[in-house]
Formats: sequence, structure tokens, C-alpha cells
Amino acid sequence: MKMTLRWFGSKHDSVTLEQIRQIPNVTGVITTLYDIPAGEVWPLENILKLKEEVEESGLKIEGIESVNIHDSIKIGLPEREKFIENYIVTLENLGKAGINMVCYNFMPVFDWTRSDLAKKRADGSTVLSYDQDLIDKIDPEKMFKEIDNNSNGFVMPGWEPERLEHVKELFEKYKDVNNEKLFDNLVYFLNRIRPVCEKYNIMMAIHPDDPAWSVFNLPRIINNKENILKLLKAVDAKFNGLTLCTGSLGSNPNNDICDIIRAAKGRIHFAHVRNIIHHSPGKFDEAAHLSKDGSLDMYEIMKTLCEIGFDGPVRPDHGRAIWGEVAMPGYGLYDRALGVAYLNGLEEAIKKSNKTK
Ligand code: CS2
Ligand code: MN
Repeated sequence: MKMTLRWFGSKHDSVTLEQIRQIPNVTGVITTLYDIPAGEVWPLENILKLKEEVEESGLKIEGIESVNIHDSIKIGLPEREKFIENYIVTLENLGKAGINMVCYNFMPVFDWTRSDLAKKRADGSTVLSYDQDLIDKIDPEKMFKEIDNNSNGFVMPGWEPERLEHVKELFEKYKDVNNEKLFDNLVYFLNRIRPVCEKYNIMMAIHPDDPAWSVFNLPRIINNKENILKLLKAVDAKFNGLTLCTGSLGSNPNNDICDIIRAAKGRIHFAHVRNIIHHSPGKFDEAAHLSKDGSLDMYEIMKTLCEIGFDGPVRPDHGRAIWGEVAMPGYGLYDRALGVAYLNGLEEAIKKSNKTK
């Protein structure tokens, strides 16, 4: 596996490439052009500049998270054609720059949802958490403002301010979009981008819905094994793959992550590994990456990824913020550096135990 860290770019991240370079065994970053709104073309020039910046620090761009999908594509509006054309040009430019993995999601309106970005744990550290009862009481528009107010001054991925302006309208536009329609629109999109992906060997890695159930009555289609396999089969080609996000899929205790990994063998192009603590249905906290800190067995997850021969990029996901570090919630230096150290330790232990067998 290639150990990577997410990096939001020099203008948006509290962590620098030089710091990332100092973390043992990290060879690459997963990054994005954060300032380009969903739907617009990523100019080749900007991509090459980013690539140069990353490579100058001794790291490599292992993939993009995310090239966001314009809502008209998800809704299936006539203007989606223009936005799909733009997406194809972006993929072509990424391909020309030698970038071969793109993480994206197909969640309507909101990318991910949490009710608290800094829930205090007994030891004083903080984590992101989700409580369905609280979400049920929140007006989606207020939700945007709350996330913005609590993000320590950073622009949270998926909660970019330009989205806020359209929340009401968007809900209206999604009124007639059910799970089936959303799924068909996803398949349509994938078939349209297939030629450019295959030409440049670009792996598309869809991110599961987070949490893995419907929020604000919006449709959800990438939330369990059955639905994931349905998508992989609907466009049955390698480029159409998955970001195995343990925290998102694991938000639903009924999802067996190792079973999903085995079922999606050969189609997992990226892995987000983090633990999560289930409290009761609809209530969970994110956890440090340690197995004993949460409900998921991280050793088994990493072992299963090794067993299926996964050798793509993996990155730690949100963990705990400690020592009052001021960073984007879920993306502090501690969150990321500790996560990598732990995942490295697991991988080493798994390889050692395989050798002695
Ligand atoms: C989230 C998402 O899992 C995560 O890290 O922060 O924003 C994720 O990056 C997107 O859903 C992928 O498109
Ligand atoms: Mn994730």
C-alpha cells in the first residue's frame, strides 16, 4: 500500500508539505484544486503547478480528492451535458499530468454530515461526531452556517461557501430524485467519462455516503455491500471503482467492512482508514485509529486489504485532535501523523505474520 496524507494545498491547509515529508513512510499526498468550484474545468496549467509544488517537496500526487460532481449531473438536468463535458476535460488534463486516481462522491447537496465537529472525550481530546436526533432538529441551511462557524477558520471540504447560496433551491431540485433516479444518473455519468478514463488509465473511486443512510430525506446509493456491487456491475470496468472508507461505511454497524473489501476485490482504488465508535443506532463518534478505541477491528481491515492484494493509496482519516491544535477539524497534524504511524505498524505486523506462517 502507498501511505499518503490528504493535503488541501498551501493556501488552505494547516500542515505543510515539508511537515508531511517528515512523517516516516509517507510517499505521497492526496490533494485537490480547492478553489475551483464543482463543475468548472481544471486547467492543465494549474494541475501542473500543483504537481510541481508537491514534487519539489519530495512527495508525489497519488490521487485527487475530490473532483466534485456538479449537482445538475446528480439530478439529471439537461445542463448536465455541459458539466460532464467539463469533467471530461478535467480528467483529460489530470491524465496528461500523469494523475491516475480520482476520488469523488455522489451525495446530493451535502458531502458528509456531522452534528459536532469537536465533541470532547473524557480525556479532553476532541472528535467529530454524529447524532441523528440532533440532525433531525437542524434546518439544512443552518447546518451550513454551523459547520462554517466551527471549522477553526478553515474551509471544510464538502462545505465550500458557494454551496450555501443554493441550498434551498437545491433541495427543491432534488424533490423528484429518488434512489433509482440518482443511481441511473450516476451510471449515465460513468458511461460518459469511461472513454477518457480508459484512454488515460484513470481510476475513479467513488466515496461512500457519510453517514451511510439518508439524511434530510435525500437519496443515498453508496451505503452498503449490495449497492456498491450493483454499481460495480452496472458499469463493469476497472475504472469504475471504490474508495473504501471504513468510517463512512462503518457508520452503519450492519456493514461488514471486511466482507465488502473481499467483494470489491480488484475495484478498490483508494482506502480511507479510520475507526468509529457506535453508541446506538444513528449515533457515533469518530475515534483514533487504534482498534481498541473504537468499534472496528483495524487489524482485520488492513489484513483483508493486504489479502486481496490492494496496493493503491491509503490514507488515515479523521481521528482525535489533541493539545488544542488549531486545524481543520479531522485534519490536524496529530490526526494525520498518528494515523499513518498506526497504519504503518499494522501493515508491518501483518507482513511479518505472513512471513512466519
Ligand atoms: C470526507 C469527504 O471522508 C472524507 O474525508 O471529508 O469530504 C470526502 O473527501 C468526499 O466525500 C470525497 O468526495
Ligand atoms: Mn472518507
